[in-house]
Amino acid sequence: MEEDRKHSGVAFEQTFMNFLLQHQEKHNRTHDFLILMDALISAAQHIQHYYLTGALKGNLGLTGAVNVQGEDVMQMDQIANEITIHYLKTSGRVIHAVSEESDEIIPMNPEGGRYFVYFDPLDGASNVSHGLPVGFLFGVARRNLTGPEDGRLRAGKDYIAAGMFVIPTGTFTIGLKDAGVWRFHVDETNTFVRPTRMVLPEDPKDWELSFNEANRRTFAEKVQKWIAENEEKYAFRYLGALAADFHRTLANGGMFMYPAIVNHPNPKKNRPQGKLRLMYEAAVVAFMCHEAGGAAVNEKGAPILEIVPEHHHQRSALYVGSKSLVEDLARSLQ
Ligand code: FDP
Repeated sequence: MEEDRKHSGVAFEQTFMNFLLQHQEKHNRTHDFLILMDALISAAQHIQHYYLTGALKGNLGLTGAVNVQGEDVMQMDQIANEITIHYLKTSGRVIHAVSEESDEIIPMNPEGGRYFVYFDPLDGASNVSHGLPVGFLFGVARRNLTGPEDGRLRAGKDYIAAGMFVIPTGTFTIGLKDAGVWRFHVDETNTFVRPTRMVLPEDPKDWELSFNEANRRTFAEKVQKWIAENEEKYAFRYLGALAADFHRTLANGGMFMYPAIVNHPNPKKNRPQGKLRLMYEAAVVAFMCHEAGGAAVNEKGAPILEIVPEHHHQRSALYVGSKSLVEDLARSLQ
């Protein structure tokens, strides 16, 4: 029998769930986190399905509503949000969740839950109508296990995991606290397989800069000066969806940035707090970057992971990527 198997020609890849099971058991952890991750994977697969068939089914347009951030709500945003809330609720493991698409914090299982989940179910709005890459980003924090839980909003340094699915590309990247950042690819059965540890390359030969060049003159003078002094050293890439852009940064090194907008010709369009949201965008990629040996700072040069959110939809400027490059930029912000 054993012999037969050896010659059957079936090749096995390690699945994400098996990888996680081994991780949890090695660290003497419960299986609750597996149940939570199963919910997030189910949500991502469901969203992926809707996204792939979105153009055919007419799901890639606007709903006509405007969200709490003042942005047009797309049909896919709503679909992705509903899907994610459903799976997180039914996992029974979540105390409350924060979603980019829900104005209020979403209560789930306050007594029996163990985790807080902060997510953006479909990030990269400008790519949606084209069916181009978007992201599903999430951060996970755990309840206080040694005393009463007050449900406060957690800073990135208190996340136990953070990850992103690039949709419809079919890649999944997750950072696990003090255990590195790992990338998985989807196989023909729609299973995430083949854990590959991601470490930011030290050699700058492939480093890339990624930011919206059209905003350049609206950045602070210090930032414009840094760009002018450094841009020729690196290639430039911008896909317009954080997960997709950061996917490249993590593999090739360099820096993704979304600086504060402070010099817009129309002052009403300034965004001194930055554009990206702290809890489910900036802190998520900062967490992964840190686990890959990188760094992330805000407009003051302060570490993103240290920022304690005052509001669940709080924004932040973001500079994330290779440590020496982010530190160099941070120095110029002082
Ligand atoms: P979008 O507004 O298109 O949903 O979440 C914000 C975000 O996407 C990021 O994914 C992306 O990196 C950035 O904003 C793109 O913004 P610009 O269109 O201003 O470049």
